[in-house]
Amino acid sequence: MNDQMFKKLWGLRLSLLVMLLIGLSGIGLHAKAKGPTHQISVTATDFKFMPNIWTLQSGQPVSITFMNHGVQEHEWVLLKQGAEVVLPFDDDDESKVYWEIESGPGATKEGRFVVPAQPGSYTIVCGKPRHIERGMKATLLVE
Ligand SMILES: [Cu+2]
Repeated sequence: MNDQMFKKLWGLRLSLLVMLLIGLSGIGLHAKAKGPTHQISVTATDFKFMPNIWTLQSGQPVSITFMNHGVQEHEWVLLKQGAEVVLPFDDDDESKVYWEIESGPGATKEGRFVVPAQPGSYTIVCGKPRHIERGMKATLLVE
């Protein structure tokens, strides 16, 4: 094997390793889906979520129906575990978001996510300006 071939092969190995590491970190960020899809429905009004607490199994795939019965736009934003809301909630808080869905006045949206892998209590908020302050906060308990 000449020098150039050796370098090419070595480069290929490195890029494979990098791809593997990127793949592994992706698994760490989002739980691996397990079990059948669970269906939940949420109704947002001006300014609360109904219901405002859910209990789901870790790693469970979820299909969510998000209905907005208000006259304003609303969001259902699931924060990462341990993420604290610092008011006002704005673009600086984007890195705290695990998953989100939003819906306009009178509209219904469907979405899918996988419940975080780590059991515990997670905060849900509406990220629209001043909506948390008016009561748009909820809880997801992961078992
Ligand atoms: Cu809202």
